Amino acid sequence: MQQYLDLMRDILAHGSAREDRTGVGTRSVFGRQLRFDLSAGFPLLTTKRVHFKSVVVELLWFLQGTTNNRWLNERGVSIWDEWAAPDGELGPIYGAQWRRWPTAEGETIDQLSDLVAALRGDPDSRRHLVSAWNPAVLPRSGVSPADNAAAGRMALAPCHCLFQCYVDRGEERGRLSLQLYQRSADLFLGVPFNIASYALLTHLLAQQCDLQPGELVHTFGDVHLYRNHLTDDIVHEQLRREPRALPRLEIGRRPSSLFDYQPEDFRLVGYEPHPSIRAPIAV
Ligand code: DHF
Ligand code: TMP
Repeated sequence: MQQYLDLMRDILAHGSAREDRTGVGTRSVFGRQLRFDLSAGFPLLTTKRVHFKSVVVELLWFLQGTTNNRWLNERGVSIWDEWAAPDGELGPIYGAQWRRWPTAEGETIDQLSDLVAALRGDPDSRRHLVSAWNPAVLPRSGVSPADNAAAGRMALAPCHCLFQCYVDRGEERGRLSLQLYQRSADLFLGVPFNIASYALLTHLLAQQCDLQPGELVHTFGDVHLYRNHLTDDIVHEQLRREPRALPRLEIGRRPSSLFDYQPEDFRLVGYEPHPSIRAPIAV
């Protein structure tokens, strides 16, 4: 996870100051990449405690195709509260596009079921892609997230908007790698969740396809540090800390489909991070 801290230093050294939609302001750079070998351990940040259960519950929520925040709240997760409409709706964000992408003919496409079938049936394909970026339902600018969601649009435009899988059958048991494109990245708050979430997704896809997890390649567009995170007790505190050994992920069973995992199926072994660091989130 040294790479993550190096990317923070890169932004501090080379980032330019920008204004942004939230009014908080950032320092940002454009076009960077982190790579994680998933056989070397589960890439959960160790220089602060990351709430892994929130990562798990949010990913299972995406996999269900659910887009209402109440489902998260009922399971003790509040990371989406600031963007939801009064009835909990977030509009057709990730889960809706992954499982029910609407077609012009009034049908829907289950991109994830199609992905699993293609990984099993045609592993060498170069078309193992899933997109959450659906221009037809992007939020209107100048409209609040809650009002966009109430109008049937996404509350927030997808940040992690596209991923591609790759099967390397060079070994006895093949390896499944995944590359994510993240157009906009809050390096301090959002990115530790995003890394863990896609690492977990890679493990699940690999298990369902009888493959080993290979590499997670995390590619960034605008990767930024919010101005109010550039303080001695937030970003600079994290940079003073030494990374520790990565935990290992244990999956307790192999459900019959990608959509049948439960939070209790996952256990992290050997996660001994530095203490958590609280930081304000830009809405
Ligand atoms: N907006 C912004 N400005 N940054 C984000 O990272 C972000 N992420 C969203 C929605 N909008 C966003 C969805 N993902 C937290 C982490 C991820 C996330 C939303 C919120 C968060 O608040 N993390 C805290 C508390 C974690 C917890 O409650 O479990 C943290 O300290 O990591
Ligand atoms: P934007 O839509 O104006 O780019 O704002 C979205 C902000 O949320 C931006 O700081 C990136 C951040 N973000 C993440 O870093 N990861 C996520 O998973 C989500 C949903 C948002």
